[in-house]
Amino acid sequence: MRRDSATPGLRPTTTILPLLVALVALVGCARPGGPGGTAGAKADGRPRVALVMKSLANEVFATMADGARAHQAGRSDRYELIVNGMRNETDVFEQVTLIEQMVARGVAAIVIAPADSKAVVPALKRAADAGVLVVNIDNRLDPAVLVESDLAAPFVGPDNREGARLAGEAVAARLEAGAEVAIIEGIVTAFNGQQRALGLEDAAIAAGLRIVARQSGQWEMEKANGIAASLLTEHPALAAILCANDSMALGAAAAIEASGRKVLLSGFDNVPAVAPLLADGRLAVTVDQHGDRLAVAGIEAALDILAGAATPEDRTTPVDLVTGAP
Ligand code: ALL
Repeated sequence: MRRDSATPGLRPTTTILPLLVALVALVGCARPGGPGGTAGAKADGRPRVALVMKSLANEVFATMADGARAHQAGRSDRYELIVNGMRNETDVFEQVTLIEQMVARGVAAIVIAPADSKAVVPALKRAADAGVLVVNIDNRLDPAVLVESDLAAPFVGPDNREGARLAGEAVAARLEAGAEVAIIEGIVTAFNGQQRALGLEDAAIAAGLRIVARQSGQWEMEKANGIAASLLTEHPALAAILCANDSMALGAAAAIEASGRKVLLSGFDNVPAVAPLLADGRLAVTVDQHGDRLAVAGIEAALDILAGAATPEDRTTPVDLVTGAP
């Protein structure tokens, strides 16, 4: 297990010191969520765990970060925590850099919500080869790529297809068979994005709805806003827009409001920002994946495995339907 700081072998101290200062500064900049961790390796045997998430601009990941920090604060004798996130949803390279920085900081485990199910695997494999335990949360890494790369990473997270199916079903229950619906999906190379799109489709097909469009809003509010505006123009009979996350539902909600039409809307995440939309019915339904508990479940899995108290295996976390005013 590698627990020391990076750059072993560089000497003398006059050379290493400026490098370490630069490294700590760099890692600090990469933590837009604020000071979540403690720099420097500890000799007291507590494992250092890195939580590596996606965009901290998305409240889901802010919730995850809060849950993880609260967990660690109550168990500071057990482990150290470093919290990281990206600046936007699509910059996979930034996440790869974060993984490399965490290895350099000598973490014992990386608990990661991957921005892409394939692209980050080589960096995680390098981390594992350096002795770092990898626990995959939220968005499952591609099983075939894991096998090809000979990387073992237990998955801790929800059944996204099932969660999305529940949301789609709740919307469908308010529509007649044959009604037109559109799906705004997440990043298409993210496994959970694919699963949510499938779950929404499952529900629409089962209810006999007509899926007139399926487009990627790349998890982002602004992109979904533009897509929803075009969909509303192109499909005068559109009855519902089903979104794979709440950021995109917020964007679509603004487009629906601007159109003055009554179109049902679903999301996924139950972020605090959708509460007023649920309260007045602009959002028919969302799905709570309990980001705070999800992050903690991943961290606990990592701590158990590190302590030899568990073998690496998948753990399913809950999803709950949250229904808005009719
Ligand atoms: C998924 C998360 C959230 C989030 C989306 C965009 O992995 O589960 O649904 O909204 O990524 O970052």
